[in-house]
Amino acid sequence: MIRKMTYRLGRHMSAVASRTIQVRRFLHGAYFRIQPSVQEALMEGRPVVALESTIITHGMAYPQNLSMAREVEEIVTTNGAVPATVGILRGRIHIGLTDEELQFLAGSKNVVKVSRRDLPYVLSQGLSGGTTVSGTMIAAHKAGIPVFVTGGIGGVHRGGENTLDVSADLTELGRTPVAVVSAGVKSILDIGKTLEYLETQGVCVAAFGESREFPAFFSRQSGFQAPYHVHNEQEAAELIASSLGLGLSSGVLIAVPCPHEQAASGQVIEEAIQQALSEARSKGITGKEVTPFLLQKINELTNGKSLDSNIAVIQNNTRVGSCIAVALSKLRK
Ligand code: PSU
Ligand code: MN
Repeated sequence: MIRKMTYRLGRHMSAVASRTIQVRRFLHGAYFRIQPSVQEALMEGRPVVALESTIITHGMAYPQNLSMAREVEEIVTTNGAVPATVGILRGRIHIGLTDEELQFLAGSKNVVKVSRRDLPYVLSQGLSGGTTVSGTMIAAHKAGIPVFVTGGIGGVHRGGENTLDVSADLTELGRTPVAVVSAGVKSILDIGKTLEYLETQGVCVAAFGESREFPAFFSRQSGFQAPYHVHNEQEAAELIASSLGLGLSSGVLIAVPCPHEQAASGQVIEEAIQQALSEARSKGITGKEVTPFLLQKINELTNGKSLDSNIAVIQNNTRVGSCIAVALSKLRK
């Protein structure tokens, strides 16, 4: 009797196991495509840097978006890591893009800006899109990539206490264990409230370098202090390793101040930001359109100066983030 039951149970278990394997294969095949260079690096424990693609599809115009995306990948490679730009093509999350795929996303007008909440729809409908910080963090985590570099993350919008316009990037940082390297947040947002929200979400925020001041993307100062600062790549990697080692399910934010040369144009850009914000209000722009609208307006008002600065800042973050990924991979060996 007992033998019979064990036999049945065994058969049941093996059916479950094989189904699990089938489902896993299906999930992997249906939803993800990992580029071979990225897959190999991950299997060999070599450093990989995840990169987002909303910056390409909604953050900058063609063709600067394409050249930026290519240059950033090259910076990752030069610094000893493997780039994995994340994007969605015909309903599949691609981790690592070919140059044709980059060209497609950079040149398309109708692709979706994809955060966590957009994923089920975009995947089930077979659509294409650029992944935001939140969308990219999900993909990076599922692929086993602990470090992700971008320009600036989303945050609490000004007036967010009334509109509840709080970027899903912040809740993602609270629930997904990936380290995001950014130049803080742009002052299009309420920086003080963004830091408060990150604290509530349990996100360990560290400024990078000599100062604890939280940077405001175009400017090295925001008037707000980060709770911590790490002096160099090694300290940043150790902080990330502690978070991962402890099994915290939350992310880490490393905030890198922009290079001194870029900070010079910060004041001019700040004035444009003010004007763009008031235009967004008077035009009644809301929801996911707000950030792309502001970025484009600021670029227009500064005759492209903000775009040049934007690109230089992303490049700087990429250098730092790649070195952090290299240091982290050594720690984890
Ligand atoms: N901030 C920037 N440039 C950007 C973005 C934010 O300075 O391109 C993009 C990022 O992809 C970020 C997203 O994840 O906008 C946040 O959008 P929202 O504010 O709608 O959450
Ligand atoms: Mn929003």
